[in-house]
Amino acid sequence: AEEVTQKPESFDFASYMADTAKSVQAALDKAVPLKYPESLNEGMRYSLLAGGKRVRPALCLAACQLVGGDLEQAMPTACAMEMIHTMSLIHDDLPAMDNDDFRRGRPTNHKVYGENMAILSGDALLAYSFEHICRDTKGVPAERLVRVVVELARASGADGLVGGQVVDIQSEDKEVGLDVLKYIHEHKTAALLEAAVVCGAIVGGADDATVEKLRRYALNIGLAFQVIDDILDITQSTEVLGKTAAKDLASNKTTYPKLLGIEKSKQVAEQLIAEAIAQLDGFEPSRAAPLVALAKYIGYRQN
Ligand code: GRG
Repeated sequence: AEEVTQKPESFDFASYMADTAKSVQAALDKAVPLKYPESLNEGMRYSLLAGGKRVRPALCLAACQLVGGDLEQAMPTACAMEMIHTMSLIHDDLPAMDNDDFRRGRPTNHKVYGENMAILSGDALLAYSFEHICRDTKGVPAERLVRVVVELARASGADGLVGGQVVDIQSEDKEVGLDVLKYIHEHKTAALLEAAVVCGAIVGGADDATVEKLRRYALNIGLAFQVIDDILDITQSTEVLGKTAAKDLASNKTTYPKLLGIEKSKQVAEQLIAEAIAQLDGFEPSRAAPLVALAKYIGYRQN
C-alpha cells in the first residue's frame, strides 16, 4: 500500500477524487473491452464509461487503504461496484421502471441501443462484476473473495437494490411513512455504498470488528446520501423550474423533506454524517482522511 503522508487538514479531496476516477476509468476500460458481440459490449461500455462521480469505487479503495490493504488488489472489487451501480442505473431508466431519457448527461442506454439491449447489457454487467472480482483479483486469499461475493450479491438482490426498487415502485403515488422511506433508501442506495466500504475493508484484510464499524459508517452515509438527494431534488428544481413545478415534480413520491420539512431533513443528514465520522475515531488520522472527506462530501454536496 502507498504511504499516505498528508495531514487530514491538508487532505486534498478534489485531487483525490479526480485521481481515483481516472484510475477507475482506466481499469474499467480494460476490464470491459470492445469484443464480439460488439453491440452488447458497446452498450455496456457506453454507460459504464460515461462518467459519474465514482463514489462507490472511491469508498471501496479508501476503506482498503484505511485498513492498510493494497489498493491494486482492491481495484477489481472497486470496478465491480461501478458495474453493479451502472447496471442498476440502466435498468432503473427503462420504460418499465422510471422511464428516463437522460443519464449522466447523455441519452439513456435504451434510448441509444433499444430496450432489449439495455436489459441484456445490465444483465451482462451484473454477471461480469462477480467474474471480474474472482478471476482478476491477484494475491488475495479466496476466503476473503467469497465474503466479498456474499456481500455484493446480498447488496444487489432481494435484500438490497432489487428489494428497495420493489418497495419504491409499490410506494409510488401514495403517502408512505418514515419506516417505508427508510427501507427504500437503505436498500436502493445504502446497501451498495455499504458493500463498497465493507468489501474494500475485507479485501484489505480487516478484522471482523473493523468491518462492522465500517459497515455502520457506510449505512449512515448511505442514508445521508439519499436524504441530501431528496433535499437537492426540491431546492434545485425550485431554482431551475420555479416553486410550482418543483412541487409537482416531488408530488408523486414521499421524500424526507415532505415528511420532515427541509430544515429538519438537513439536521437528519448532519447527524447521520456525524455518526458516520464517529466510527472512524481511533484510526490513524492520515489513513482515515479519505473516508472522513467522503462522508463530508456526501453530507454537504451541492449536486
Ligand atoms: C437487476 C439486480 C438488479 C437490480 C436492479 C433498478 C434496480 C434494481 C434498482 C434501482 C437502484 C437505483 C437506481 C438506486 C438509486 C441509486 C442512486 C443514489 C443513484 C445515483 O448515484 P450517484 O449520484 O450517480 O452516485 P453517479 O452518476 O454519479 O454514479
